[in-house]
Amino acid sequence: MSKSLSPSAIKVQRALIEKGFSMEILELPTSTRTAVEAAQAVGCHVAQIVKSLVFKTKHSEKPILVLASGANRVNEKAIEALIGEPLGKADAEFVRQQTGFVIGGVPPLGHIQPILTFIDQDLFQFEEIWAAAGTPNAVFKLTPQALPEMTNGEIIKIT
Ligand code: 5CA
Repeated sequence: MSKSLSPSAIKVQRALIEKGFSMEILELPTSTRTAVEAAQAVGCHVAQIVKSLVFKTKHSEKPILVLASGANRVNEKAIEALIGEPLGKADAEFVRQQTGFVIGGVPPLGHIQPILTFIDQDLFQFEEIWAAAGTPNAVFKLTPQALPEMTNGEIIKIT
């Protein structure tokens, strides 16, 4: 494990190792806070970036994590139909409280608690994709097939 990673990126590296994965986290000198910035930083298409979008269920106020292709906009109605509850807004504080990470660095795994997760089927057209790794400068490369294994997420059409 690299000694130069920040504490939040180390949390993600540990979570990967605990699940038996060997992907290596890269902490970059440039921002990977948004999907566009992350794509520029690693030199891939924006659609190959995994956006980690946190929603809040309107009544039960539970977090929902949607792992979306960077090119896609989430159709909230599709998620609401699956969970049987409307979605409300998740603000930055809710995201930090529920995941343990700041917006722009929310990873697919390694959260404070398990979070119900949905995975965008469009990510599976690529051989490799990139996800956030705990900070707005940290990412890791993975295969789409690894995502359901590391998150127990359900693969759905999110658009
Ligand atoms: N590091 C990159 C991908 S490697 C990343 O995290 N991208 S992201 O798209 O998953 O994270 C940024 C997302 O955070 C935005 O798409 C947006 O939905 C959300 N966001 C940004 N600002 C706020 C805010 N103030 N409140 C709630 N959500 C926000």
